[in-house]
Amino acid sequence: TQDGDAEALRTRVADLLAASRARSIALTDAVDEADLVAQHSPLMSPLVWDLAHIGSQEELWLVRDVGGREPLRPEIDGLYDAFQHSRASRVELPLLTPSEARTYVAEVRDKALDALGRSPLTGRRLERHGFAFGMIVQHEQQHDETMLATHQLRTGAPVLHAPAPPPGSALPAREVYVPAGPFEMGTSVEPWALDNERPAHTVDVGAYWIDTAPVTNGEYAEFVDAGGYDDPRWWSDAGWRHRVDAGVVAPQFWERDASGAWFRDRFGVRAPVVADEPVVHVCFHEAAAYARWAGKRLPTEAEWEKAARHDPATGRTRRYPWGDDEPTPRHANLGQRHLQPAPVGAYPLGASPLGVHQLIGDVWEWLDTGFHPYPGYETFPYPEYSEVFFGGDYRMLRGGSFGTDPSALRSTFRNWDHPIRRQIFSGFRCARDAGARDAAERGA
Ligand code: AVJ
Ligand code: FE
Repeated sequence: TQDGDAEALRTRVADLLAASRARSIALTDAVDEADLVAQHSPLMSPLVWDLAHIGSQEELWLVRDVGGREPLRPEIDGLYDAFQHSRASRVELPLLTPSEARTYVAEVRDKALDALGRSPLTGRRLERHGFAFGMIVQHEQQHDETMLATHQLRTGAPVLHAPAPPPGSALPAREVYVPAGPFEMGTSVEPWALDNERPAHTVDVGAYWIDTAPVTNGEYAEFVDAGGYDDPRWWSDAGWRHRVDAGVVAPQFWERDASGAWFRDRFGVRAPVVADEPVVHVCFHEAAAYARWAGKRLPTEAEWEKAARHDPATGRTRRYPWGDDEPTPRHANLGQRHLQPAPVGAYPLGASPLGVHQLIGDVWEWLDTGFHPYPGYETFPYPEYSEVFFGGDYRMLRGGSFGTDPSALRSTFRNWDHPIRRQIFSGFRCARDAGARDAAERGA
């Protein structure tokens, strides 16, 4: 029945709201007052800003818009408007203190749950209302991942802890051939897909090869040790300029010890760089330079999504590489269950039909595509989520990382960032063009 459906949806939404809040609290309760209000990097907001911003968006969308309630704290709207203040400047603002922020987000949540209880969630208003709750869940989880990246930048004793991911395993091949042909990209049916993932549309993709796994630390270290950062041949003009100006010489957080071995700091723990884990904290320019050095290139966004979703046996587009079922801990390294990417081959159950592994989770994958709307795109519900970023200086990232919650990720989910950014959990895999011989040998 419609009432039963609405009730089930309400319960599901309430559970997801509670889970995202538990994560936000775990990320902020673990650090002391001074650390919460500190600027750990000009690239990031103080943690206390993210926390109150989460509440502020929830107040705007759920309490005022969906709930039709009076504003709780209209005077602070501007402080938490991401468009009014750069991340670097937020530490100077008269922000709510940590305890005020905690009280504020709890009060907002009470009223949002009240709105959820009263919202029909069915009928004419279902789309906008149901979606607003989904968007708020995803928004909080996105900021939780951003807070996790801030944790990686803070100094001092470690405050986050998690078990190690599952062990790796050998893959039968390092790359696979994807024959030319159309596939359906994007979605018109995922209920919580954001506007930029819509609508589903057919894309014709030429034949290509794609790596079965993300590029590992061991592979990336070969590029560094071979002088890859000293040779402009591998870098685009913009990439080389950035490499020189910013003094980039290795992935962020890498350091050599006295013997020359690579170490890194991860959430306050110093440890050797492990060869078979996906490389993380590289910018787009570093990823593209590695790919050129390796005789390859980065995939396009369409190539990534075809590798992740196209089932060559049926021609159908799947929801996930492994099929249509939601991710579980056995499929992919998501949800901050581990504080690092898992080694290559750790998720055989998560592989695509062609044998491409770890497309979902572990590290966001840089792609050689800018942020543009799909054909038929319609802004929904706010232009500030996607529309204002179209055509900017961005490259796409796909697949989510170990810090991405499954409730904020789909195989259609599109992330973007500036090509110089690497404080995010970003890695990559390579692709290359297929020649006429590849097709002939396969009778395609
Ligand atoms: C889509 C992940 C790039 O975190 O900056 C959060 C999402 N938008 N608040 C971001 C977002 C507004 C956004 N990304
Ligand atoms: Fe936000």
